Amino acid sequence: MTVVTHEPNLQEIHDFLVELAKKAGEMALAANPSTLTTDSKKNSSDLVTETDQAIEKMVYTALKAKYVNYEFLGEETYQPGMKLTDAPTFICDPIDGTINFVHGFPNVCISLGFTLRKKPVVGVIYNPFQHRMFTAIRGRGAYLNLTTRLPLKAFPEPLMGLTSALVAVEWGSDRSGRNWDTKYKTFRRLAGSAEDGGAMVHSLRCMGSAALNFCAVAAGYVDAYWEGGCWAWDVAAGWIILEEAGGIVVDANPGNWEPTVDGRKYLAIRAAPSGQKEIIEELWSNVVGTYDYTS
Ligand code: LIP
Repeated sequence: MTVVTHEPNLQEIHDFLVELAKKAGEMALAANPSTLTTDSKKNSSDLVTETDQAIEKMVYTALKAKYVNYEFLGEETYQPGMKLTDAPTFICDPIDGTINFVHGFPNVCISLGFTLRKKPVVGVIYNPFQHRMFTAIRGRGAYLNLTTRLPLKAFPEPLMGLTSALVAVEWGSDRSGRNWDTKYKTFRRLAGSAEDGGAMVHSLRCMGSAALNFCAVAAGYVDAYWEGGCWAWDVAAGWIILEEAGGIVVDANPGNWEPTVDGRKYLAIRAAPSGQKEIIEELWSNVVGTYDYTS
């Protein structure tokens, strides 16, 4: 167990993560990935490229040299059984949106988070293809490109329920079994018409990066993001960016208002003067089945 005797300097960590994210961005831009040279992990929709691995190595090496005593959890070096602990921990997704990356679809980012006692306190997410950097430090607000405060609307509109909501979802890489059933049946219910028992959301958006979905909710151009199957590295940075922008995170399964970063199921809601609790309960009432990531 790591013993840290002083409180980490969050501003310094933020600034260092911003520098690393920019460096990682240059590596991603310089790469020329192809579906032909990409390896599959769990299945053909769970991909890894040399660039994912090279960026994680660069980030790990830099962080370990500067913050010798802090823990590190990264997508490409994760081994089953590794757990997020109370220790100060850097959480890295070197490329979130790997499928987008190999197809040249420009919704791709580097996601770097820092947690204390399992709570995200610094987040840096950078999409080098669209020159968009989202950042936050606990208690100090969330920003786009380091200067524009999030959410983008100074006075966000009230949330008026699912019929007027734009909701992000992801297909993910689990394509069979209980969690798959829960996912696609809930998509149908959320999008379907009222005559068919559906919630008839304005639309569903599937953009291929969990981290950037959190940023979209933080910015306020997506109202909610309902997800099951992601990992701590997909959400840690986005979580603090969303919270600092006035949004909230609860569980994707109905009833749990206190989700954990490594719980693998999330419902993120944008900042609003009213309607957050109501839209969470309405969305929960449209979840068909429940997610189970315990095994
Ligand atoms: C991916 C996500 C995507 C989600 C996948 C996967 P990767 O991360 O961000 O949105 O649906 O399950 O976790 O593999 O591109 O880093």
